[in-house]
Parts: sequence; structure tokens; C-alpha cells
Amino acid sequence: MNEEKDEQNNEQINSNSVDNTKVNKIIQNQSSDSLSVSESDLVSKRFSFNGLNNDKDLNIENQNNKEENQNNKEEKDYEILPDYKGDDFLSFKLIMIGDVSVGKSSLINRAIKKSFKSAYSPTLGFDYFSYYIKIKNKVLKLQLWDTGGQEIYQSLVTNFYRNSSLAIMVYSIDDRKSFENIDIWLKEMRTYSNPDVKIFLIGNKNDLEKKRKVDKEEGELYTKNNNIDLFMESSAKNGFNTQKLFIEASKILYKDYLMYKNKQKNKNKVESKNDEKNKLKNDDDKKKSSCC
Ligand SMILES: Nc1nc2c(ncn2[C@@H]2O[C@H](COP(=O)(O)OP(=O)(O)OP(=O)(O)O)[C@@H](O)[C@H]2O)c(=O)[nH]1
Ligand SMILES: [Mg+2]
Repeated sequence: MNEEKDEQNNEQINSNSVDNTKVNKIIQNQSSDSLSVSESDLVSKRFSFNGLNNDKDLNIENQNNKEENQNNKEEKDYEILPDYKGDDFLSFKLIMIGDVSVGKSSLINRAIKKSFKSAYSPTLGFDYFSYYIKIKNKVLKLQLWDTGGQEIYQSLVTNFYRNSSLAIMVYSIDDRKSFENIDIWLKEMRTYSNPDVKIFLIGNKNDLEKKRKVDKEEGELYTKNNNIDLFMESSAKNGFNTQKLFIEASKILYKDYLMYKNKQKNKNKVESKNDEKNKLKNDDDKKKSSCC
């Protein structure tokens, strides 16, 4: 990992003034120095912006992370690496989408910084974060693109779909409209992203049970009917399922990567067998033509 480069880029890259050209330039400028598996589009290019969300809001409430306590009881087949400095990782691009104020940034903040801000600070354009995790001795880097849900940013968001390995669509369980709008997000995402993109649906703010406007079953049904890979409710406030969200994301992407590698291996085997057959046939033909 290039520390100097990361430090340089350790700035917030969201801004009211970002336009499509600038966004495209930022995305295209990603250098591809991660492991080379980009042919499949499963693994996107590496990009070493390593910025974290702004800390202007000092109202950070460190909540008891329920989920961490949960995880401690389970036997882990992964390890989260907050300070990974190596450069031997697989890199995947993820995009967080959904209506304004559903908690996209809060979910990332909770998972990476283990904190929660109750004051709303809208994402202006987009933010970038990285999340390192080790699965079966392989380090994965999740490049998390957090997008602003305000309507003025919608045209910017489409720039991020291309090459995304996973799209995390978020609604808030206390906001019916944000659930209904998932249809629009999904449609738009499917228009611009790779056909093999993985999709998660997250019903956030499930700590607000008394204000609930969307039943969990509705989220489950929507997931089933729309070919979505995973559905979960979460709470960035109390930490419920927030770490799990990124762990599951890593697992599904790693599984996909292994399947791709296997396919490649089999393809290569078939090709070399065919080469061998052709060679034998050629030798045979030569012999026949030289004979008698
Ligand atoms: N009770 C509760 N509040 C939450 C939760 N997640 C986020 N919030 C609050 O919801 C508001 C919006 O959160 P953000 O994370 O900024 O939402 P966002 O989706 O990133 O919003 P945009 O960047 O504008 O698209 C903030 O006031 C958060 O404190 C949650 O799980 N429970
Ligand atoms: Mg945000």
C-alpha cells in the first residue's frame, strides 16, 4: 500500500461542485496494481484514496457494539484488518446507494470507525473508504463508494455502477418511501452495472421498532422476487449487523472470485487438452502423408 499516496488522498472527495467529468476522471485514474484478475470484471481496479468521513461533527456517540459481542462468541473464519499496509490484496469495488438519510454513511462509519453520529451530515456527492479483511489467508480490500442520496447527485451516481462488484441498496425501516424507491434504484443500477454484479438489500434503522413502516417480511419478499443476493436488517446506531454486512459482502465476493478462478483453470485444461489432440492429429497426418 502506498502510504504517501494514501496520505495525499486522505481528503474528503465529496463536493457540491463535482461534475460528471471530474467523477469519471477520478474513477478512471484508478491504478490497477492489485492482483490481476480484472478480466472477469469481478475485481475492479485498485484506487488508493483512503479517506474517512469528515469528523467535523463532534457529536460522536460510541455505542456498545452488540454485533461485536455476538461475533466474539462465534468461531471466526475471517479477520478484519484495520491497519493493513501490504500490497498483496484482491480489490473489489462496492457502491452504497439509496434514498437520502437512510443511513448509508452511518453504516460505513459504524463498521470502520465503530462510531455513530446522531446529527445528520449529508454526503455531498460521494465519499470513498477502504475496508481490509482476511478470508482464508487471502486479504481483500473493499473499495467502498458511498454516494449522496439527494436527487441532485443522481446523475453522478450512475458513474459508479460500472465495474462495481457489489451494490448495497439501503432503505430505512421507518421510511416507507425509501423502501418503495428501491425499485427505482434497482432498475437504474441494473441498467448501468455489470450483469454479474452482486446485490444486497439492507433495511437500516431497525432500532426504531416503534416507528417501523416496512415489515421485515416485505424486505425478504422483495429480495426473493428480484433476484437479490442477500437481505438483512441493520442498525448503524447500535451496531446490529453492520460488521456482518461487510463480512458477508467479502465472503460472497471471494466465493465469486474462486469460482471465476476455477472456471479459468478448467478452461485452460480443456484448451491444453485440445492443443495436445491437435498436435497428435497433425503428427499423425504428417506420418500418413510421408508414408508410401
Ligand atoms: N435511529 C437510527 N438512526 C440512524 C441509523 N443510521 C443512521 N441514522 C441517522 O439517520 C441520519 C442519516 O444518516 P446518514 O448515514 O447520513 O444517511 P445517508 O443515507 O448517508 O444520507 P445521504 O448522505 O444524505 O444520502 C443521521 O441523523 C443518522 O444519525 C440507525 O441505524 N438508527
Ligand atoms: Mg451519506
